[in-house]
Amino acid sequence: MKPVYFLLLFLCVSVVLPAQKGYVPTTENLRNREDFRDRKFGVFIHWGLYSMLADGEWVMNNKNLPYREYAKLAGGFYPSKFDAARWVADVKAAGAKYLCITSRHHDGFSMFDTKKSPYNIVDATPFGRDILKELADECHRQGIRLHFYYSLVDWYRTDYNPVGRTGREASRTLTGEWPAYHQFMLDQLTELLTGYGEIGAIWFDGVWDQDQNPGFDWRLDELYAQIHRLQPACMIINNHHLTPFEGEDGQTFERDLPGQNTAGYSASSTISSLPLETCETMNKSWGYRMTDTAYKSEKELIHYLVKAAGNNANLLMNVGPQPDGEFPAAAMERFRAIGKWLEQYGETIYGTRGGPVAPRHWGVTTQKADRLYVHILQKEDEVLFLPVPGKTIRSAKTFIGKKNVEYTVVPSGIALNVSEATDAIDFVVELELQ
Ligand code: H79
Repeated sequence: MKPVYFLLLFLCVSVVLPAQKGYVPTTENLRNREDFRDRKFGVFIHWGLYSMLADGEWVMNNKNLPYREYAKLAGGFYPSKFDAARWVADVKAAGAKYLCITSRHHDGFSMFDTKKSPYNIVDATPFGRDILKELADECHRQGIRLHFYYSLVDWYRTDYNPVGRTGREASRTLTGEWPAYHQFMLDQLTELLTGYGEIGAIWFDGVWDQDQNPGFDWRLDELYAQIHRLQPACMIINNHHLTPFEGEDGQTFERDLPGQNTAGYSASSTISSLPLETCETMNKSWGYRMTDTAYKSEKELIHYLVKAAGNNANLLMNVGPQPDGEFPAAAMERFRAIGKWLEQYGETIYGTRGGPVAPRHWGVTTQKADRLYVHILQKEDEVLFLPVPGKTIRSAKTFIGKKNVEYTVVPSGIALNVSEATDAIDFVVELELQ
């Protein structure tokens, strides 16, 4: 074979084309991106059949549960305390401005009234209610932006073929063909974008499931084009742990702040110029896990929110509702604490962007119009130096109480006297820029 043909063949087999080539976001989309950035704090909700087994959303895979047996959970799904108005009110009480809910997770069960498979909350459970619709109506009524999580992976369908890294022990015989599965996803996304009003974002997950099948193409371009055709403002965020592909409107980081890789998922991603988000759990699990009591403290959670803002990112904080349809009490306590803190400090978070000083050991900076907020999360010295060469300020005050803070401007930056820094959670100094 001539080298050039070989090269062409190689390219055809192994290159996965970038998604939605030549994508130009519309003005509404760009506006939605800025609105998203302004919202800063969202609540992630992982809820599905798995919640009943109270062992996390991966239980089907982790315990090698046969898919036909797992599916029988649907017959007993009756979350008697589910109340969409209550959930949205709880989200608001946390100070969150958007929520992202699992429309379908890797287990393949659709939590909405899909016509594309009977394996869904309306047709397969005695509950018989479309919780996504109820939530969408409440979100729109209460001014909370709605995002849908959508898994690309499916451990239930027989046309999820070739099988991926995960869900291999579900006892399925993969008889169907990939194009049928792709069409199913396209049809479901169409349902989600036509039946639930304005959707702020579709949040994909699972690209990594096919990373051992060489040359595999998710054909994301077609999914993305359809989403943008139906709702041009809708953001596409894909938790593929890679640098964003063409056609995406935001970038999410799993269990890490942008640029960090403590959880091990972010080794192959670089920070893009798209709106950023970091998603994290309150304890260690996404889906409800009865034995997981390792909740982060209120202080840790607030620090994470502040650090996300200082890193120019949103925080998407998870809750895994119980099988009865309520948020766990431990999660609610923490949401209320964050909400209470935000009532006081929201001005230094909402609508801000990361400040001019890169995140430091002592804390971070956020900025909005002519205000620069210095968040001291861990006081180190009496004098805090901000390396902002050439910046001059009109005033420096404590954010709470508006007491003057002494400062000195030198060519290389501003030195603040923070000997009075007290607040155990976040001591904020507000600088008014020239
Ligand atoms: O929905 C929640 C999780 O269920 C889902 N994403 C969040 C938001 C999630 N699934 N998996 N993960 C998160 C981590 C991925 C782990 C692995 Fe892999 C996938 C281990 C093996 C395959 C990616 C690829 C990491 C190592 C190889």
